[in-house]
Amino acid sequence: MVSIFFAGTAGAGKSTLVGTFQRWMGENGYNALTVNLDPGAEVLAFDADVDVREWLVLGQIMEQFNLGPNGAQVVAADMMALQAGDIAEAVNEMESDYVLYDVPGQLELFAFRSSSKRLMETLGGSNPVLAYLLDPMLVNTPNGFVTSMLLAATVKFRFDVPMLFLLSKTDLMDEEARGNVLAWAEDHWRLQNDLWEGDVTPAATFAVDLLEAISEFGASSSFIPVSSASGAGLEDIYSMVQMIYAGGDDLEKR
Ligand SMILES: Nc1nc2c(ncn2[C@@H]2O[C@H](COP(=O)(O)OP(=O)(O)OP(=O)(O)O)[C@@H](O)[C@H]2O)c(=O)[nH]1
Ligand SMILES: [Mg+2]
Repeated sequence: MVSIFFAGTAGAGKSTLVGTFQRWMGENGYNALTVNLDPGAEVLAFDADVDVREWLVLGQIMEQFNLGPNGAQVVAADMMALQAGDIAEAVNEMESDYVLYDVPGQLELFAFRSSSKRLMETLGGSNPVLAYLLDPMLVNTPNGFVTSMLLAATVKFRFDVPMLFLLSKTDLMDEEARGNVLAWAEDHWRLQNDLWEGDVTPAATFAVDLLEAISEFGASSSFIPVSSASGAGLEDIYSMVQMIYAGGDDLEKR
């Protein structure tokens, strides 16, 4: 069983992609189930096969502990870690080759709290992959690109599981913007140039040094451009997961 966790900043397109990717997998003869890990989700973009809201609902936690939505998410994250064994059991009972997890958008909760690490260790099993979505609205400037990669590196540092970088919603980007972002991911000199725009500022030097350190750590590599709207990149996600766990061979189709 391969567990793919779709994570990323709020609104990056995680839930939509979980639904679209499950459909793509089904159409191509692979077996994937979906798990909602967001206790605050009101409407989901997919039919979750396993849903954390069976155990925890954000609204109820707010009421019970007299908390606002953010405080309740913190409590929910800790409670979810306690339920991890039950969630894993429900997932394992369904026996699927792939499990697609929709991670809540409060990335700081996911990245910083030890409960998220415990949850992922329990659910991830022996074949976890972190599919990290990058929002085109956040990475489309050199400065935004650097800050987004810092956040991604924090996540990589926390979990240290194989990570895929997905440039999300590429249907919304024009060709030039898309080309820039994909080039920055692979060529830090190009990014450095675009950051500096002729000026060697301390901030630009700092940013490039950071990116070099991040890429040595393996937390920055080429991005896979994807779009739930057009279906672009879905096959590439699948191929990359295969590269990680099956040496490029297809896992057995069902
Ligand atoms: N054009 C376009 N819109 C998209 C795509 N994927 C998602 N969206 C839209 O982006 C918005 C956010 O999508 P979600 O899938 O809910 O994002 P999310 O990351 O799950 O959001 P949170 O769970 O709230 O953090 C919705 O309006 C989606 O319809 C895409 O590939 N292309
Ligand atoms: Mg969502």
